Amino acid sequence: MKEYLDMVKYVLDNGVRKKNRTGVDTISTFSYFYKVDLSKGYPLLTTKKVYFNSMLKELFWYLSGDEHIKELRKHTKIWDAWADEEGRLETAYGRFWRKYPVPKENHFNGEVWVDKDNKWTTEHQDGTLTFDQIQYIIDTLKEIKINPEASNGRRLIVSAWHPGNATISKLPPCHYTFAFNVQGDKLNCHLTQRSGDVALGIPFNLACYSLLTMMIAKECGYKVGEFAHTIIDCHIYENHIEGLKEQIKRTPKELPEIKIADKPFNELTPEDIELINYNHDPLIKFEVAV
Ligand code: UFP
Repeated sequence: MKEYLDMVKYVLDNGVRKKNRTGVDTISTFSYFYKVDLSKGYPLLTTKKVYFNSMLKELFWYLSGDEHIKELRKHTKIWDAWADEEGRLETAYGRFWRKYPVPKENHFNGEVWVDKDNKWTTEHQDGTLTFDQIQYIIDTLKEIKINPEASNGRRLIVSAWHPGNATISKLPPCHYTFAFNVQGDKLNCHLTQRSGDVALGIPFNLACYSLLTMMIAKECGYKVGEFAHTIIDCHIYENHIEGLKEQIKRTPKELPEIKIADKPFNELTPEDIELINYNHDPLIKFEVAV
């Protein structure tokens, strides 16, 4: 994918050395942006092997709303470094996608100010209230499809950021907010990422949100549009530079395709997602900076 290789080249050429909490320095740039047209194929990098199945399990973990990785870790180790032995995490994207904390009794300083009809809000056994952001997006996109003048078309935002949680979490969300946007009969998605590891994280993040966009487009009756991505601190770890220099010499192959089973969105499982014609160059080994 040319857009990815351009990003690698840009950071290699313009990145400035920077220290960070991991102890492995990066070369870093501020606010990189690219977008890809999802109608031209599924943007899983072909210039190296990307572990599609780990990414797929991670996406379904997010969609499950689980706040622990007990299920996920049976399939992939990608989150192990940030969880305790029992699989607990101090933060989890899915928890906020599906169960964003709502103030008690739905009010703040005496005013009811969240989801007045409790359409997407659930009360749990312990009395806490949470809001399902993904279901809100799906229901609203379906409404816009029937009535394009529906008022919420420019408010299709999912937030995984909780300011208080971010102060204690071992890994507060990197891809912390995303927005959907309809143009004609096409569904677009824009992801904002506060911190992006060009070699390891970004190829996964790009594949994950592109697939999510395809799944939501299918559920709501849209064609796939573009996936756009802003990365605020876009960096390459110094021990990834050699591998990436190797990768940019490679020529991208034709992109694979995705086939999604004909099922309601909330009933989909990883087995319902098929990756077709994924031809790729060999794996490049990159160490994760924890
Ligand atoms: N990172 C990503 N994408 C992810 C994820 C982590 O690129 O989905 F979970 C990288 C970005 C950064 C590190 O290099 O992990 C997180 O460190 P920090 O919290 O200090 O930004």
